[in-house]
Amino acid sequence: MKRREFTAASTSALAGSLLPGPTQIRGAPPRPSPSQLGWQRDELALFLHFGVNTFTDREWGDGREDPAIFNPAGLDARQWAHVARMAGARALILTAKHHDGFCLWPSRLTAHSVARSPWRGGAGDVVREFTDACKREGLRAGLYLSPWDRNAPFYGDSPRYNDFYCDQLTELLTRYGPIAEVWFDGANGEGPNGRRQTYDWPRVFRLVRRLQPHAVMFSDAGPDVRWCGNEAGVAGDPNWSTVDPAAVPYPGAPGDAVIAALQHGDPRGSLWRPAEADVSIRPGWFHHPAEDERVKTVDQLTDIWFTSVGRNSKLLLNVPPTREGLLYATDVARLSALRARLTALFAEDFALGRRMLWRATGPRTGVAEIDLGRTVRAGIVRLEEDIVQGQRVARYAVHGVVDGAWRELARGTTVGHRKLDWFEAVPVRRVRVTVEEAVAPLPSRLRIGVYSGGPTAARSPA
Ligand code: FUL
Repeated sequence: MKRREFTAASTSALAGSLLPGPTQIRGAPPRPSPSQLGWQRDELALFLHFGVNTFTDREWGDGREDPAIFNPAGLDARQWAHVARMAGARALILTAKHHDGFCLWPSRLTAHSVARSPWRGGAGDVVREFTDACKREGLRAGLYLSPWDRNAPFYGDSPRYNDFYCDQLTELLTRYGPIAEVWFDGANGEGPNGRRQTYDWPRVFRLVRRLQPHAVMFSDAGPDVRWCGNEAGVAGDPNWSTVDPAAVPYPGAPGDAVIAALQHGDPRGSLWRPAEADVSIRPGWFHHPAEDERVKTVDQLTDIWFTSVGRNSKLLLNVPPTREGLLYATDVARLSALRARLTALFAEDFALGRRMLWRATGPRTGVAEIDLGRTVRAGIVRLEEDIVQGQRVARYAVHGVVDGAWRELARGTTVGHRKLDWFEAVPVRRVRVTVEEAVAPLPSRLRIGVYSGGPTAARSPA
């Protein structure tokens, strides 16, 4: 089930009308905090949707589940963490509570939790096993606590529910050591008798900042990391890490302009709030046996890598545990095949160690040229800005000398942390990257990588 019906195509169409065009900004552009930088450099995190829905075979539970159904007899959080590390992920995010309100930890605030289940005799704590396993594997742990709670009888009695929600957050953020990311989805359904809950986001954000000052907070409205505007793993093009906070006033704010702002950010934005691209390896977020044959292929996952990490975003890839409490064999195999594919694609950087000639052609433009020293078949170019100094490039072109003449191989808009362009492989010896437009002077040259693109024919991911 999707939060919003959305297609990537429709946002691109919107971009033209709703997106502020690149411009010059005055002064230095916003920069990432150390936590935002660490978050982005992780590149890949796994998302674990797990809870009563895993047992009822639903995507959204109604909060009336009998906790007795929760009994993942073979649960082994070490397998989750081990698989994540094997896949090259550096963080994991678990749904501590989804919309059904069922808590994967023994919350003192509700009876709808693992404490009422037969699992580990009612003495189990999935959040504890998860955070311990992350620590053991050297991974960062993140938690999802759904604001929408279909079990809480006072949901919709706003002050009372806000107290409850903050108390639950406090449990999660004080019992389990460092939490690297707190994930707030934007779903805000009705409570009993159609009552509408008004969340106190400023209070929630302040609480997280106080209890876990190094955590990044994710939501449509950040404050640290923003949703990319779809659940397909497709970041916008362009994708600015800066935003105008007024464009998305609160998590779940509706409208086409909001989606466009989430997809593209804003080159004039006053805040650094990079995009996270979340997508499931399966059609649903939770594990459903009927979808065991519909796990995304390695080609699909590779395309997603290019449209997320390759577009200045971070990829949050959902891999849901089964009723056993383990990641499913096909999903694990796909993750390991994805890692093998990426390793192969980026095995040799032909530009590594080659001298780059950088020439400023104007206050905000420049040209980089690299002689690769020999003719190679090149099919991928990787560009990176030093985002410690903010994000500046707004338009660029990549050329190569092919058969004795300069030919355009790729062109694009933003670069940021990383931009990957995959084109039909050509024999080249010299590569040139032209920054045609930037919003502020370029404080340092781009980092450039050149790769073969592998034996398979090049594709241009959507
Ligand atoms: C959405 C939820 O409604 C979905 O069930 C899922 O958890 C997704 C990641 O976020 O808001």
